[in-house]
Amino acid sequence: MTLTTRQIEQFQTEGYLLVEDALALADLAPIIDEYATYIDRRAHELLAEGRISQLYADESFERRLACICREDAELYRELDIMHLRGRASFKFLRNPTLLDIVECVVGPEITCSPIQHIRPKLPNGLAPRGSDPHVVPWHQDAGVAWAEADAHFILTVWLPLTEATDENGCLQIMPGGHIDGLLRHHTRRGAGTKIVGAELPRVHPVTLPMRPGSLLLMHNHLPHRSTKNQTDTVRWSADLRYQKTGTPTGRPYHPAFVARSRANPAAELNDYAAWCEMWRTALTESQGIRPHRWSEK
Ligand SMILES: O=C(O)CCC(=O)C(=O)O
Ligand SMILES: [Fe+2]
Repeated sequence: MTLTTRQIEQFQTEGYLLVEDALALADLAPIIDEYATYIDRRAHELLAEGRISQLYADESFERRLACICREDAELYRELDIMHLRGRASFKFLRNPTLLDIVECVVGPEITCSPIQHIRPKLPNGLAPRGSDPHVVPWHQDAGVAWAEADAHFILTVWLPLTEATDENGCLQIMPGGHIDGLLRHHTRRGAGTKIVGAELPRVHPVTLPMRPGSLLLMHNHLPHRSTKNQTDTVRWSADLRYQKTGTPTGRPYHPAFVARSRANPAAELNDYAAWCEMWRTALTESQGIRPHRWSEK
């Protein structure tokens, strides 16, 4: 699948592009299976430790994690892509249909940035320590990287694994809000990094409900946020970042890799064990490094 000239123009002028039904559900199923299997295993362990009262085995993928976390939310911080490090998740980072679309805006030499997440946004109030890292205030993705990446274009691909709705905290964006470049942000403990109020563009936000299979492409200067999950099920999503090989990611202490190279296909990383090892080492060695550059307020 490729993007049309009109779609690429829309991405450039609006700073975002919604590509509906770009992927098949079969592209997402292996990740969902991987996560469901992990949660099932951890449920058995938590039950054996007496931390939960039942397995919730009959609950759907959207509901089971919420049921478990209502009793014990320890599992929640184990689930991001670099912590769980599933084989299917790694494979998905190089999904050919996804990369064909990425290639239309990034070009043929594509690096997969380590700024990547798989996010289960829990029903409001269930996240441990009272604040959910997946409820994010208005920010630009360039604002959550180091200054080394400021001069470079980085593409965010955001995709729901389960239905994303206004009620469960889908994304909101400011169309065209990318044109003034990087805005000042500040960081608030427990509330994340957000654009300083006075700098927030005066653009009417657009809420983007999405169904699984659809992709949202965002420029790294596009202001976006997501609100609380007001339902009793989990909003599962992934957000991945791609950029031209050789450009800095803004997280030099985490592992990037070549996802596609038309010039030198041998440079592509398809070694799952190597990817796991890179993350294991980086997570140990990068403890204490501040990912965001802004002063705390
Ligand atoms: O998934 C969310 O709610 C926020 C995601 C986000 O800020 C991003 O993908 O850049
Ligand atoms: Fe973001």
